[in-house]
Formats: sequence, C-alpha cells, structure tokens
Amino acid sequence: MKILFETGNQGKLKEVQAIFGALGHEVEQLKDEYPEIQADTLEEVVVAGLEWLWNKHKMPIIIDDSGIFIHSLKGFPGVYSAYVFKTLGCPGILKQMEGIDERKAEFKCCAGYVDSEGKITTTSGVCQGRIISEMRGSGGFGYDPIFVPESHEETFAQMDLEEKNTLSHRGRAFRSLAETMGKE
Ligand code: ITT
Repeated sequence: MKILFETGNQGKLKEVQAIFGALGHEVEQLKDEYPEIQADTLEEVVVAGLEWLWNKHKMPIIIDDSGIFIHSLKGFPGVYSAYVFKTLGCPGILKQMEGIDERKAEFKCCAGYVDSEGKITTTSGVCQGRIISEMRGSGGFGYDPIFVPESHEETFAQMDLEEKNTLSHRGRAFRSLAETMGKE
C-alpha cells in the first residue's frame, strides 16, 4: 500500500518511512501544511488537521503532531513544542532547566489517518525519559540531543533510527496506527 504523509519535517518522514517500510508499505511525503489549531491536546490538532486535509484532497492521508512535555516546567513546551524549538531551541530549554534537579520529561506523539471515506482514526505513543544538562549526538532532529529515554544512557540523537523507532513515542503511535489500518 502507498501512504501519503503530510509533514514538512524530514526527520519524521524518515522515521515513519522506516516503520511502514518494515510492514511492506511505501510512504510518500505530501507537502501541504495544514493550519495547526491552538488546542490543549495533540489529538485535537491532528483531528482538525485531517479534517482540513480531507476537505481539500479527498484522499487517504496520515499526519503526526508531537511534542515534549517537561514535568518540572508543568508540561512546557508541550503543544507549543514546534514554536519553542524554532525560537529557543535546545539551548533555550537547557537554560530554562539550569539549577533544576527534577529532569523527568516525556515525548508524546499523536498519529492520525483519514481513510478513503473520510473516517478519522488516531493513536498515541509516549516515551518517558529525562532532559540531560548538555546536548549530545548529531542524529535525529528537534529535541533529540537533550532527551535520554528511560533505562538508557544515550540520547535519541546518539541512537540510529531503528533504535529510536523501537523506543520512541512516534514508533509506538505509528505501529498501533498501522495495526488499526490493517484491520479495515
Ligand atoms: P510537521 O510538518 O509534521 O507538523 P513539525 O516539525 O512542525 O512537523 P510538530 O508540529 O509535531 O512538528 O512539532 C513538534 C516539535 O517537537 C518540533 O519542533 C519537533 O522538532 C519536536 N519533535 C517532535 N518529535 C520529535 C522527536 O521524535 N525528536 C525530537 N524532537 C521532536
């Protein structure tokens, strides 16, 4: 099956291509940025995005909205992760966390699919971990250099794509999305 993935993020694209590729499906990028609504949850953003894309294209499409939620910052940057990454980046988060011992954080991903009849399905994936105090590694993208998943010592940016996909919020969300799609 050929699947269209709307994203402007090449890192996400490579990860999702590997997840679906392992299941024998080809993922092609669609570049048509949907308006990201201001909402409290990733799922609301995904559902609104898929409705917008469906109204425009009337074809099956997948999307992903994700973010990092830092416990000691009351879940910040959370749903604002993309904006905060563009403005402050990893150095800005590290600065914000200076002197804070409680470093727990989680990545969350909401994956969504609109099928050929306009029916929307979403799944979620979470990866618990911690924010370290310096940037490490050159792989991955976004906040990967400052995030170490639970029970590991390396950041996502120090892992190869397969290892990150095994543990990550995105790997979890899209494997369960693929399972749901396979049942239809
Ligand atoms: P889209 O075009 O798919 O929307 P995006 O980069 O704008 O791509 P989001 O709106 O989902 O993505 O914003 C999520 C932010 O969190 C963004 O800055 C990402 O770099 C970051 N992020 C999401 N998943 C990540 C991951 O697996 N590792 C590191 N950073 C991640």
